[in-house]
Amino acid sequence: MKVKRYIANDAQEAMLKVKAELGANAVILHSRKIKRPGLLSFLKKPLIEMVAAVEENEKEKRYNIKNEKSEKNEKKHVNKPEESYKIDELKQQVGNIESLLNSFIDKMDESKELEEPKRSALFDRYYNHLVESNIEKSIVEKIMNIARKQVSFSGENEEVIAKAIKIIIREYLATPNIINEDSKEQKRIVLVGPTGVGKTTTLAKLAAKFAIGKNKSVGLITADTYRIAAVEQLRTYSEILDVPIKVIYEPEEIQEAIEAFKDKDIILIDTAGRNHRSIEQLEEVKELISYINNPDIFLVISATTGYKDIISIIKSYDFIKDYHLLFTKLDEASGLGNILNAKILTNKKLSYVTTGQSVPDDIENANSEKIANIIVGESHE
Ligand SMILES: Nc1nc2c(ncn2[C@@H]2O[C@H](COP(=O)(O)OP(=O)(O)OP(=O)(O)O)[C@@H](O)[C@H]2O)c(=O)[nH]1
Ligand SMILES: [Mg+2]
Repeated sequence: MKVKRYIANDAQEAMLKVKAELGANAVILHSRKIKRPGLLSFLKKPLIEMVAAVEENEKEKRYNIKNEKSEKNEKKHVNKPEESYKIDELKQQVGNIESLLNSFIDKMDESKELEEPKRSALFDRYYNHLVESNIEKSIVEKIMNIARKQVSFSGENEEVIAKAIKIIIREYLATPNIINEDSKEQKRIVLVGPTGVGKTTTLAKLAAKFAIGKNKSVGLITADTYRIAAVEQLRTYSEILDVPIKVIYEPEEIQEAIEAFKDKDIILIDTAGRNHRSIEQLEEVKELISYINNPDIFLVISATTGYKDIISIIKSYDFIKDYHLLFTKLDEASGLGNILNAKILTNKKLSYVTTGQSVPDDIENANSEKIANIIVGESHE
């Protein structure tokens, strides 16, 4: 591991230096304000000291690797000159799929009544691949049923099948919904979810995105006072990003903290990781939310969570009427099928995904097409 110390005029400049030298995968270990040297230094703005580290020879993030591969695969098929005679035919077949599939998806629950779909080794391979990507079996069956019906219209061909499955998954995942940071109304964003999924890290990534990337005024509130380290963790980010932070010890104190941030464009609220099996702990989250006017709530789930736990997490948070799904740790997940499972179980919108520990870089807007490509892409290899 390579560790380096940087001194800069402000947090933004320090981060740029870290990124330029150590790359996007660097992790910030520590940051603090330090006095400038010389007489009258107390009159000047302090400097920022930042210590960052990066794994040497760290491999590219799995999420990106897979995506590039699947993109390459798509290009490979299209660019082969010997296959060019097929292109028009394929384009025509694929072009029709989208509208046909939409009508199939609408009728999906009736699909059992349709005639027995045809089976083949190719379909079986895709079936197994989707199950291995952690998509729940009953959902895989629905996807394959729709795909079989579709392909019986256009003729069996691996590329057409793969494309059909990608479109079905993409339609299920639907269009994600991210924060409109240009909204005239103040945004009050609350991250909730099980312990250790990456809520605080994600909150810092979002704060950087809005404060530095979009030049918005941001305020941080943490309700996580269970661990001393938790407050310190967010305070460190608040110093790095130069955004104010308020710590609350009782749920009702949130009102005062929000009032103090009434001039901010965006307030980001971190909550303590809650054991979703503890009703008492969840009551506190419920109480906290009840004091926030018009909140944007994000249920943060790690993409590495098993299906049974996903069901149990979703059930425990069903007291929240409206929330978004935010998936973390895509870089560590063995398959992205749980994103689809959770989307179908909750019917809530996807929002952001995170792909590593690095603040602020490892966050992206969820992209249904990209996720579908990753889920299906590998079976071409
Ligand atoms: N690999 C990977 N690690 C992540 C990601 N997001 C967060 N982490 C790591 O997960 C660990 C826990 O992150 P936190 O942000 O403290 O999680 P939390 O949900 O706030 O935890 P509690 O407050 O204890 O519930 C840290 O080591 C983070 O660096 C991600 O997208 N990928
Ligand atoms: Mg936390």
